[in-house]
Amino acid sequence: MLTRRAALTTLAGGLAAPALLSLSRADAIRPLAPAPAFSGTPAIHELTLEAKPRRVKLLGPQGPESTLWTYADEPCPTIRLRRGDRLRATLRNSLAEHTSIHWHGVRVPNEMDGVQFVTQKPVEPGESFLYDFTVPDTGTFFFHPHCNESGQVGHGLVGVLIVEGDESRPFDDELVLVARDWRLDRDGSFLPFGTDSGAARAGTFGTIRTVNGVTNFARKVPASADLRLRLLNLDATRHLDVGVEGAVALVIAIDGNPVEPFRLDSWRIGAASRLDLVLRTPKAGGKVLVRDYFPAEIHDLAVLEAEGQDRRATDFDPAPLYASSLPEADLARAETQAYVFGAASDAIASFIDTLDPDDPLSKVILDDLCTASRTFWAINKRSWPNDGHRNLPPPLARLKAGESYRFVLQNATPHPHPIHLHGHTFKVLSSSKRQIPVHHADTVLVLPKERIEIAFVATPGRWMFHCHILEHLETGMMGYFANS
Ligand SMILES: [Cu+2]
Repeated sequence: MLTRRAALTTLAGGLAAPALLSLSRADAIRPLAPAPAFSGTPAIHELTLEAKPRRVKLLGPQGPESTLWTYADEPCPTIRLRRGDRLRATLRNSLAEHTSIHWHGVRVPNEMDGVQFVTQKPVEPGESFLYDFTVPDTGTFFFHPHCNESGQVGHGLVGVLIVEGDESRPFDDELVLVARDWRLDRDGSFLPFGTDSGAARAGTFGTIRTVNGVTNFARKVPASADLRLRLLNLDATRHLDVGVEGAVALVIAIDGNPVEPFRLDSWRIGAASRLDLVLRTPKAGGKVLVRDYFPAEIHDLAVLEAEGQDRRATDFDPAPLYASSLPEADLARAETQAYVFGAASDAIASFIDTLDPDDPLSKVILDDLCTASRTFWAINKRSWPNDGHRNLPPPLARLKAGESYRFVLQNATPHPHPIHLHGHTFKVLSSSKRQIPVHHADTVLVLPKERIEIAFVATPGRWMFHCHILEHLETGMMGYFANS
């Protein structure tokens, strides 16, 4: 077994040692330059995403086929736009159950947020729904359904959304790396996506790990080139401790949001988070390893081998990305609210029978609330109702649109929870346990016994707030805000 410490020792001769600057020494991020004003005509991108079963080989070319559910023939399609462009994506549902598309991390209008029963009616089998919005921010995003998530995402329904326009000086090449597990049996059929023991603990892990749909991702890359990596953790459960060996890598964006570049030692990418890196590839024949140090035995996510003529002769000094233009929370006037992520308890179950008389949707009879039949988790002692309860619960809070909020997120469980707020990009201010650079994110990993402070400006609408371990949100760790 190769541990991280052993790797640092043994690989130092053959591969350049990984950058050793600890994040704990990273200062608060300095401001980046704003992007120049946009002068061209925004493009309109019309496309259809048909959710349907498709046969794909995940267990190697000699292995059996699996029946995935995907949005396109390419199992994980990538949509590329430029900031300010308009996306008109028609979801066509050719599955046997209802679905929708949530655009994770994208600040869309509320009615485009893709949450069945909360922001839109479910898209039933045979129906279509048009998602039509302008993308306000650059970055690395993704999209997925928001009901029966462990089942629909577990079957494969996910895609990547890249919004370009953040590079102040272009890099030489780019690689998108989508990491996720699959719960497959040896014959290629799917195993149950959830288990009670997993849902009540850290989540149920897959049986095979893949990057871009293969178990041993390797790629030739140009030599001595500035290579951008867009790394997405789209797993339902797993967190990654990502590091790079064979090159110095700089972190340039977190959840798609540009940061002043800092050297990567390792960074924990919680489920649903993204990390953008730039690295200088070695000379021809040299290798770069993108590794996950989280498991007991180091796991290689990608092996990159340099080839061809050197692209650059100068020192590695990549230009920072342009800053995104996000609303800035007014911390002096922000209202502070505390959210505790904990286990469900009987004492709080009464909440889920409470109806909100002012809320028209609360009267809607729902076929289910997209959850499992058991409840393990809660936010502020409130559990998202399981399917024994057929009404939308009241919101966690009603926030005033345009006002600033400071949330204190506290993890009262023994497991890390990647906490996601829809429709907002928040600023991560501080942690009670770690020194982390101030940065913007849409999902933040809250470690056991950790308190994390975030701040943002509220926008109008109903916005979900939940753990992104899919079995956790389905067993109670989910709520929403009703903002006006
Ligand atoms: Cu969780």
